[in-house]
Amino acid sequence: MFWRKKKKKQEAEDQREAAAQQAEEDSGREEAAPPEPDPAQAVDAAPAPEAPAAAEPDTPEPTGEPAQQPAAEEQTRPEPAGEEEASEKKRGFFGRMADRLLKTREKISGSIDRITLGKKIDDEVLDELEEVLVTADLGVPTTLELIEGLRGKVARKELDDAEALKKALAQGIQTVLENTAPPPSRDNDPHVIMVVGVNGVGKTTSIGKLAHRFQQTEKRQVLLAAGDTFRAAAGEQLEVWAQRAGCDIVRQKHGADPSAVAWDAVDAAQNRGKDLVIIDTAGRLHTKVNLMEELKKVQRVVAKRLPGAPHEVLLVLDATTGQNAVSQAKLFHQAVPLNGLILTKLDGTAKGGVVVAIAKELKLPICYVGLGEGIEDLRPFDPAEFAKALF
Ligand SMILES: Nc1nc2c(ncn2[C@@H]2O[C@H](COP(=O)(O)OP(=O)(O)OP(=O)(O)O)[C@@H](O)[C@H]2O)c(=O)[nH]1
Ligand SMILES: [Mg+2]
Repeated sequence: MFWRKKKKKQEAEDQREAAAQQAEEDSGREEAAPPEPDPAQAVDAAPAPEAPAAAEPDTPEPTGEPAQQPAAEEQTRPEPAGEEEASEKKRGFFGRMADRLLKTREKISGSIDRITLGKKIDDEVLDELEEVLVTADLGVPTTLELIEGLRGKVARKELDDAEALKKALAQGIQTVLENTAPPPSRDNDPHVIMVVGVNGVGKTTSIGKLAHRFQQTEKRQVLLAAGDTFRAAAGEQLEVWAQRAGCDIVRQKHGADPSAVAWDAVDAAQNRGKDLVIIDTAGRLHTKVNLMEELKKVQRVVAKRLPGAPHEVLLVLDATTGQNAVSQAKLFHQAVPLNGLILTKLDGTAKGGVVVAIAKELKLPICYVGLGEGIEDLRPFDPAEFAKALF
């Protein structure tokens, strides 16, 4: 069958990509390996992360200064009030979602128009549709399940034309997307979110957008933790986002132990009455065991400072990587059990179908999707809206 050849090709591509990433990361870590963490030298002398004993160490002075308010042009537009405006806003959101999914929509919906042109919907059309869905990165298991459902409908003569086929497919996709674990609730005080993922997938950008959303829209008091102490400019990058979002940030110097930063941040959040902490982490390859151990350590240290924290671990995946995102999710989930996903860069890719593959194979909720680089370009994920925007 078509997808077996395709799967082999995809696996070879994934391997090449992983090897290239691995080489890049190895050279990066060799050149700029951070020194052994020395909490005493940390900017604000956070306690040694693995050291906290039964009695909590002295509370260090929080590291981060409250970020300045955003410049006038960066201020967010006031939220429209009233039901009419809310529904207008929703239509606007949907319109933008549909616009940004243009390439994926063209891939799926456009292909359906082509393969059904002048034909009745039969098994042959479904075979061609199978190929379309696999190449749109829905993945083999998901595609087979969806096609199976459609075959039944074709046999019962329920699908007369392309429109009926699209409608049935949209419904099938929505069902897969809804059949995941529920998104995490955020009723802890402070609620601590750790954000993880491979290099360059959009972790820091998504954290900035999230901070903005929580701070401005949900009126929460956010504090960011600059837990990527590995990449030289990472702290500054997060600082810029903190300024845009108008929230506090806790940083330590380059090369500090990420778990010390996380400890410090939770501490600062409690001292300053912040109710939401978001911890940024350095990008890491999902296949690197020692780097996964580093993440587990951040988790352990945060849990020592605040039992139960981090309450939420979100994995950021770059939609443009297609099926590789599925393997990333599997390996991260094994190392640090995940509560949800953020799928970025859905704008400008024809591989948006990977959302469906991830939902089906991992049953993890897709909490947010990134549809651009701007501060407003992160949306809570709505399965019905997404399925509709694909057609
Ligand atoms: N088009 C588009 N670009 C995005 C989106 N999210 C992030 N980016 C871009 O992706 C690039 C990498 O984003 P970062 O936030 O630095 O990624 P990261 O995962 O923090 O990277 P490392 O910390 O180096 O691992 C930046 O140029 C972002 O503007 C998105 O939803 N759409
Ligand atoms: Mg980053």
